[in-house]
Amino acid sequence: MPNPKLGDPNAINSAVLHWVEEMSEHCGPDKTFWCDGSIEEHEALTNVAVSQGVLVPLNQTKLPGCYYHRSNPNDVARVEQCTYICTQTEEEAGPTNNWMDPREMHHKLDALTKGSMRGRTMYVVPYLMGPPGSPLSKVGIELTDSIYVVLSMRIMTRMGTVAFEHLGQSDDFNRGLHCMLDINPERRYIAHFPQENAVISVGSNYGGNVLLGKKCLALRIGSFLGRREGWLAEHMLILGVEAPNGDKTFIAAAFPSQCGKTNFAMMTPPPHFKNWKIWTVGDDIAWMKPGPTGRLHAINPEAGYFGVAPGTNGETNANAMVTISCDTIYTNVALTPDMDVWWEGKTKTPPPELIDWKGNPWTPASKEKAAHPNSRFTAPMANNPSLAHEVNDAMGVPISAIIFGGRRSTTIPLVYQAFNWIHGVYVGATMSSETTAAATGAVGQVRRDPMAMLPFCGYNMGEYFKHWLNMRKEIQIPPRIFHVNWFRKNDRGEYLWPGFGENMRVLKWIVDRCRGQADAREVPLGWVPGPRQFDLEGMKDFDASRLAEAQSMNPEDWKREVLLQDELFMKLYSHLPKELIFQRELLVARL
Ligand code: GTP
Ligand code: SPV
Ligand code: MN
Repeated sequence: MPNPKLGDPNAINSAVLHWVEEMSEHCGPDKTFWCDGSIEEHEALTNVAVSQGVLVPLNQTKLPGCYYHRSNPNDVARVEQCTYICTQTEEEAGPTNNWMDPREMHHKLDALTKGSMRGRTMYVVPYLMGPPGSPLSKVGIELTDSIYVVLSMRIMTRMGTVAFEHLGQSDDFNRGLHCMLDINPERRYIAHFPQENAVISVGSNYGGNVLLGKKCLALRIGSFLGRREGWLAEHMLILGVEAPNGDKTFIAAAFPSQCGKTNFAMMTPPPHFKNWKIWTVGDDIAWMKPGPTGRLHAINPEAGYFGVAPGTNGETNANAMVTISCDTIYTNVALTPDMDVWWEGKTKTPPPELIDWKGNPWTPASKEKAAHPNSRFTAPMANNPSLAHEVNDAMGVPISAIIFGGRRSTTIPLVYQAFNWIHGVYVGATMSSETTAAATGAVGQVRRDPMAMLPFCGYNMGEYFKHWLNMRKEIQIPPRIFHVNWFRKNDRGEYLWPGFGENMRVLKWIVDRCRGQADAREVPLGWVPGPRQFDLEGMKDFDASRLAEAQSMNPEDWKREVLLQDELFMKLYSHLPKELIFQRELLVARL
């Protein structure tokens, strides 16, 4: 059965071989195809996907190497209610996760997956999360009957022979099984077995549910392994800020799904910041471990971007527009008559006619959106003009600051700094955000989303907070911690802060703080920019009084906010570190 392309079958990792044989027997595919990640293979598989109608070629003059995919309309986002952490005990998974006994889940899924690939091909997708040779990198093998998943994994990870080279004869790899079944929400499970380093996903073919390296391995299983092994797996972008004198400062930022990570990671500074440059290390996930400089060091385990299409244009994110101009898979966007792509916010005026994401004719008079609000691009990071040179560094980049942020239309100011690590962990733990289209369910509802990890923490959230507090002892130079909110609105529903490239102004203050070059003023929440420390020069229609509005803190609103935090703290009570309860008391006293 081993693919002759991979050479001597005796050289293939025997643990991989045994497991693939076992799963192939169980799922009963007609064919087993071992992916090597080569260009020739990519071409051949793309042709198969096109012939099956899974991918549709886009206008190859405008978008060379780009393809279109339309998902089943019942399958357009992550499904938190179908996502399970199957630890030995329910307490290990904690009250913020769905839990099922691992034996019971295996039993249920064995029945669903048995013979489920009959008449189909099982693709063996070996992949490496992180730079080759990095002590932080991890190998996964995903078995899937979806060619869309194979082609997406080839963009999102370092896929193919490179993974086997990293693995050698070790049996330390994530075992991932993905069966599409009949894409039925009634039979949709994304099941994690942290103690087995295994994931089984059935009944979906969408993004975070099925690209198992991403949310499943890199965050849920990753966070579980990180606690055991002394590192952090976080839902964070990583960027480098290069100052005019060449100094680089690396920063990680946790914003919940659809709350601005990709945009922040690829930001183009406004003209006033002429000789400043932003470099992208990662846009969604950071693996961080205390490193040789005494700081936390971060790698981006991914190799591509699975980014939100709506709102992306040359003004908001010019680097993304270049990145997705070739070799990109577009999912659930709208199509123009000449097979170009469109989504809400791509241009100010929509084209006169489109085919919408469901395949129906669409005009600007239509009531529904042309692109799905969670429509996405899947693009290789190598296309990004601002890709950081350090992205393949085995030791990662040294992190000077961690930023937490949510989407809150009220209450939360534009920026403040935590007093210290413990206070920063409290700020992250009590983060909140309005829900978005990245997960199925209601949109726009405020919920606690600790460290943007509510849907992604693979164990008890209270223990996760303890792990964060404990990490302090391992880090000689801890990152400074900040909180931001780009999404606050006025009474008329307009954003108080212009966002996107202008976020550079907030970032500059953060960098200056890390380097001891900016003043701060103490307020009950933490430190905020001192007078004249926030650069507003060159901003249109924005002055100090508008900044004051975006920064304002209303004690009454904050008392309500602290009460809202209680809901999560009560839920986690038996595992909540007392340091966080103490931080809450201190905040109440300051208010
Ligand atoms: P996931 O991939 O789901 O994890 O999302 P993300 O955190 O990477 O969010 P992304 O950068 O894709 O932004 C989500 C949406 O918010 C897009 O529609 C953006 O246009 C919009 N957005 C991003 N940054 C800003 C900002 O600074 N201000 C405003 N108003 N909107 C923003
Ligand atoms: C998110 O929801 O945070 C994403 C998209 O990055 S998905 O890969 O579908 O999880
Ligand atoms: Mn994300």
